[in-house]
Amino acid sequence: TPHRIELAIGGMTCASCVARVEKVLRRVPGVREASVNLATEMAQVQAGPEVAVQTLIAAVQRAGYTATPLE
Ligand code: 9UX
Repeated sequence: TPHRIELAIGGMTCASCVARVEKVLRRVPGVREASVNLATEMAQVQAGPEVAVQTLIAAVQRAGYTATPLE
């Protein structure tokens, strides 16, 4: 698992959505930082090597948004 993970986030329409997605990502154990860009609909996550990408995706989906990993 890479330490820097990019996810395409779907379903965000306002700045509060950005804050919500950042919060759920930052609460995943092992995540050091998460930054979400509303214009590009992208999340950049810095995490420890023990963090599975699928765990990040599941956290975003539980919050009501979609997440797709990028290459
Ligand atoms: Mo803004 Mo996002 O009113 O789920 S928080 S649309």
